[in-house]
Amino acid sequence: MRALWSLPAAVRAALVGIVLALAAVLTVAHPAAAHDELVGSSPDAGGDLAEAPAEITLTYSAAIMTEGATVAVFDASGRDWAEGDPVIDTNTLTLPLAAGLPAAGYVVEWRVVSSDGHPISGTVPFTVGGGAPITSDDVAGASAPEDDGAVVPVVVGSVIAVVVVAIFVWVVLSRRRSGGAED
Ligand SMILES: [Cu+2]
Repeated sequence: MRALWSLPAAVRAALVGIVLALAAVLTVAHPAAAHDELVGSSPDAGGDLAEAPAEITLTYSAAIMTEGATVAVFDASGRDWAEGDPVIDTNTLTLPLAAGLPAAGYVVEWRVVSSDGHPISGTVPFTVGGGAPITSDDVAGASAPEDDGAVVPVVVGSVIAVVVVAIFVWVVLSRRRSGGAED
């Protein structure tokens, strides 16, 4: 990066400005409204099941990415009743559960990658056998999923910024070399 610091101050300032503008645009250009949404679930949010379910199903508004999904089904003690990995089929995610969930409150904490590459997350509380409902806040030792939807664009913005800087430095250096201006 030595070459960068040998550039005139005005060029350096312009460079920094370009990078910051790019990063800002990429970070805010994506409205949250454009993301896929959870449009249904089994069990229903807030539903009470007479029998322990064998699996849960989450349905989204569009085909979510098949990679990067994490789903847990917590009881209040923090035990995750999920058994195996989530299976994604276009806009539907299915997660098998351990057999025999006792009568209690549960909360599904899901996190998937929207069709536009953004992570999205949420929770679906339900109960079995008339158990007391819980939310993520009631789960011992677990924290609610974070909304870090801005992480991916920031990463993309950073990569593009680095490429822009590299091209700029390369252009400046090759111009200097061909012009014989290097001292
Ligand atoms: Cu997005």
